[in-house]
Amino acid sequence: MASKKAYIILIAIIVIFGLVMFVLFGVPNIKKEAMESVLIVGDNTTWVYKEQKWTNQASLVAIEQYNWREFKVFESNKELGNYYLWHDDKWYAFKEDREAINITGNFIAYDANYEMKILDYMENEVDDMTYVYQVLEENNLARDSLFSSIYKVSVDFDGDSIVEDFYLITNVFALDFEPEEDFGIAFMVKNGEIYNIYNEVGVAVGLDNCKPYYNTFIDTNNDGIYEVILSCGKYSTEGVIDRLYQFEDNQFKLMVSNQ
Ligand SMILES: [Ca+2]
Ligand SMILES: [Ca+2]
Repeated sequence: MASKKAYIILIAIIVIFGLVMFVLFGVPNIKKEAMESVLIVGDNTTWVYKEQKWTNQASLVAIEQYNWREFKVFESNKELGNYYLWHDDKWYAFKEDREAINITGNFIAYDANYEMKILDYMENEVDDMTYVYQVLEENNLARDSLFSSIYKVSVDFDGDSIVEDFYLITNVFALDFEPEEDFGIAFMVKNGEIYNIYNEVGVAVGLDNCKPYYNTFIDTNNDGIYEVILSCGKYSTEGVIDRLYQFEDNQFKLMVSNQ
């Protein structure tokens, strides 16, 4: 009898020990797993956000682990709905019954246990050159520089009800002139102040360069301030460079890139 009682006590101790270990270590681990967010930008980029850190998934094996996972899908900044994604040479999206859907515009998808809001926006003409001249001069570029692309995006990116202007100026891939120096510059103007986002000025390297453009304004960490995905397109089908910038301590910081 004594040995049976000892046996029951031993079993009880093991069960209680197991429960305590699960509560101490198992539950936080399960919570941590749920905190991982995945952001897919076009066909070139998969980023993971975990414990306030971004990592780029570079390998095919790392990317294909998300096959048949359900994502919230956006096309050209507009929500399409929830679809299952599958990666081959590019991302394909399917409904629950595995019927394929066709996505032609700019493609963004995420899986997170919160909403990543995406701003809808337009590219507008730059009618007032004041800030463009100022930025050209700061970069020792001529005031009468020619552009292959110049536009601004006006959005309230930080939720203070005041619209900020995001400018993009570049002379990369000019068709009708040959610049001595290539430049691609992205900056924000808020309350008359210029905040640099991206700045690439150098000797003209022609078709080896890439042309920057605003890809998406997305609040990846749900704090009410939108992050900026700035992309850079190569001339041929060599792919796109994607970079995510976060506004922190009054400046744009590069959080992650696909290269
Ligand atoms: Ca604002
Ligand atoms: Ca944010």
